[in-house]
Amino acid sequence: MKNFTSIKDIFSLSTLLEEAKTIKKNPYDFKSFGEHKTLGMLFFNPSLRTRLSTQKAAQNLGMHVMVMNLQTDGWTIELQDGTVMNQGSQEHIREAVAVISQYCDIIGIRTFPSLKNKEEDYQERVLNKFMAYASVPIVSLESATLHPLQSFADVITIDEHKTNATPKVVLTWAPHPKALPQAVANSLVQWIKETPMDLVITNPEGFDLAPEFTTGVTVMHDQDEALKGADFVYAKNWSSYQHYGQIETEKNDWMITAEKMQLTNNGKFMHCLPVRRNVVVSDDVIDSNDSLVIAQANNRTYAAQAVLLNLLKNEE
Ligand code: AN0
Ligand code: CP
Repeated sequence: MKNFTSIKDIFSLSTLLEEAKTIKKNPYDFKSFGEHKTLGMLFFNPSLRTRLSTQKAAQNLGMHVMVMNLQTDGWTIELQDGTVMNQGSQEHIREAVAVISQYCDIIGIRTFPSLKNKEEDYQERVLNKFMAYASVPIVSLESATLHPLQSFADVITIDEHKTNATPKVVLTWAPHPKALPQAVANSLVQWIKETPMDLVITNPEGFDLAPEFTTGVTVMHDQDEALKGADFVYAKNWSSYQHYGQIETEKNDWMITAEKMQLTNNGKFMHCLPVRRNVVVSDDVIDSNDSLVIAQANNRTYAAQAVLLNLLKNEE
């Protein structure tokens, strides 16, 4: 593995899944691989889970970790080439990434979309510039359109809790007061497609995900119908891809409640977190024994550890 920015970077999901399971059993068995190696994590946006679980994963491998919040602690980065930098930006991404590459053996980067310019966001402008100018592997800590470490942890979690080989996974849009990326949803679809699981997406009209992800997947605009027989209910808000960045405030009835969970096959509730309680999901569902949200967050460590280990091994 050279970089980890989408499922396309991995060799085999089943192999990676087995590796994560092995690591989870004995997290400190691979401590020699990260000796004298440094992970640098750069955040353009907030994070709790990704920051802490990836740091923990690196430490379990014996790595050193440096973290920087670029928005608050760094110089303002210029992305465009050829700009006369006499305005707000203070440092060009070319120098910044070349310099960071000298301090780090692996670089993690979190960069959310603008949700204003669809083309620019879906071209992964910032992530691609990091890959272009870095001389070390790049790990996505959630980019404009994908969140592969989250999806890998989600696949591990489903694998641990499934009761048959082809569980029905329903990815449902949920209400939210702010415009959120499509990244978690896009990425989950990409990863589930690589498994034998039965995936159904449900969202209001106007909130279909990009066709590059949904091709071949059942998309339903009737949430109750979609939830019938679900083994796993994965709730997530995303702003519109079609009417790019727009939100929907009139669909509070899409919140996942105990009544909706009744439609499922004793379904488990999933969400990547952070979640707005009683907006996306009711207290009784997230607090129930059928909620997997804390287990998902735990698996973030082992997902990240499997990925970092592969990148370290590739370097040798
Ligand atoms: C982000 C998102 O929806 O992409 C991060 C989720 C892991 N969520 C929020 O900004 C609330
Ligand atoms: N799920 C997730 O990526 O959480 P953070 O945004 O807190 O890292």
